[in-house]
Amino acid sequence: MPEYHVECMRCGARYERDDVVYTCECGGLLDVKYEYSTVDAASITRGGELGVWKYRALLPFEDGILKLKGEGGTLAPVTTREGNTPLYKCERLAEKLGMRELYVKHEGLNPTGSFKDRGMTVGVTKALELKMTRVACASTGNTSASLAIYAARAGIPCFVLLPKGKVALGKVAQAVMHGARVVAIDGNFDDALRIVRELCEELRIYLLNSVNPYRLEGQKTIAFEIAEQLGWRAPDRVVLPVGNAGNISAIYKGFCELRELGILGEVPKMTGIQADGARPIVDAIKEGRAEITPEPQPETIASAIRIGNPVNAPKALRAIRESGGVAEAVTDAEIIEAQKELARLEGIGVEPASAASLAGLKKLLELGVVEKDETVVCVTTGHLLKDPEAVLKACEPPVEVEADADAVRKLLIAHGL
Ligand code: AN7
Repeated sequence: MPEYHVECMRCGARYERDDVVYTCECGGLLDVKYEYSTVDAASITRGGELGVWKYRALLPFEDGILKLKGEGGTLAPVTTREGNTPLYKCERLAEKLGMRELYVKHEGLNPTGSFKDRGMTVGVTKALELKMTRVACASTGNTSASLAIYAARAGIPCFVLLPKGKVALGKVAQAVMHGARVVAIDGNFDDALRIVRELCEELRIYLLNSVNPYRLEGQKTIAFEIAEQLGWRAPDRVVLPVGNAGNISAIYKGFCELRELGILGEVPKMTGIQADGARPIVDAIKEGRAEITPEPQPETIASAIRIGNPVNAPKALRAIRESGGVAEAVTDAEIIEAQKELARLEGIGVEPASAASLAGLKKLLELGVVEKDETVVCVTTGHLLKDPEAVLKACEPPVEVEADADAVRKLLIAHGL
């Protein structure tokens, strides 16, 4: 396990491993930094089953502390076998878009149905290491579902704050079933995050939103798996939805670390997609600004990314700019169309926010910003079943008919079968 410390990306201040700290005293975001000469790079590329803990040589736990198979430490990771998600080669979709090589990394096939599990297995394990006895988050849904499940496995209480009436049904169902204390506030996600940050400091509850740098360490394993599934090759571009902007920052960091270790020569162009009604990162990129202007009233059908003031904006802007990527916004109609294409051309069922990645790719191809011969990976972040209500609004309802073969036959013929 590597030597590491936590460092402010703005002022460079360093924090100790046992500090419970989420942002720097100067207000800057924190990065986990490794002493790369102490990293066992061979263990990263060695074969074996994929998944977050395969890459523990690049996870923030001291040598000898983890109690995994064959390791004799004191801390058993809180895990539900997260990661190891498929990287689908999408030939029908590629053909339709005139592309050479298009892949979808389907993070909706994580244990709780979203990529958040990668962050939570590391984050909740870190909570136990830091001797924190309670965890909390604000959420547009998936973070709360994931945290609820990892807290249940860890046997510690979990508090979640949700924007009332704006969280997809499947996500609320998970949070309440797995025993989280769920509070719905009369406000949006950004309000919920502001409140939970304040209360976590005051009540010494461990905060597991993506402002917590350890959570992003788990999420960066998406990059490791993409590279490994491509045969230790970097795609030209990774396209993904952006909400609170943690995931794009995490995946970029993962690719940078592989380059640092000499495993990859290049990092992909990080390409962030937001919904038109919640696009502060897109605007900052397009206008070349160093800071975002928060959107006070974010709105989109993609409720997961209905976020107006992304806390990780500085990291996301850095990821997009340093990698030569871009940001683009898509409408709700474009999101639904892309959701159907993934579902019907490739058999990949995703929630609306995830479809924003494909919708954005299509737009960037049309604009000529993305070249058709690029190797592109779209990350689909959450499963279709998370948001059944959005599906029922987007699709024709089942046709109802009496239980009679003739009646059904007529109907099928009318449908051209
Ligand atoms: C399916 O659950 O913010 O840019 O509170 O659920 O890292 O925030 C969810 C975010 C994309 C955006 N796709 O990721 C939450 C929450 C899905 C998501 C995002 C989310 P970030």
